[in-house]
Amino acid sequence: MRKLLLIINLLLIFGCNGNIEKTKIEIPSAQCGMCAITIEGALNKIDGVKKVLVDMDALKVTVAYDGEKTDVKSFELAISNAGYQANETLSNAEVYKTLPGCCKLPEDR
Ligand SMILES: [Cu+2]
Repeated sequence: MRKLLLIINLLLIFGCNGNIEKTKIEIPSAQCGMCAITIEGALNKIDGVKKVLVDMDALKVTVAYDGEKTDVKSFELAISNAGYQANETLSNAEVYKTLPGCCKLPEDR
């Protein structure tokens, strides 16, 4: 019985984690902590995303994800639709307009 539990645990730890990939996305238009929370929230909504880490000093977000369920393009689109530039994908202009002043580029405030 113990052995069986051990095997089940190992399967839970490794079995479903087969295809975890990692990517870093540039978020050059992010300005403040609120931007970080917004971007983190948008990415965490995507099925297959395992972990999101926003680095506001480097203006990059690291995403760990299941490569069979989602991909970098989906992350770029989600960030764009949250109002921010992601790599070469520009922010959704309509959403960007609705961001609070502190989250806009200095020249747009
Ligand atoms: Cu902000």
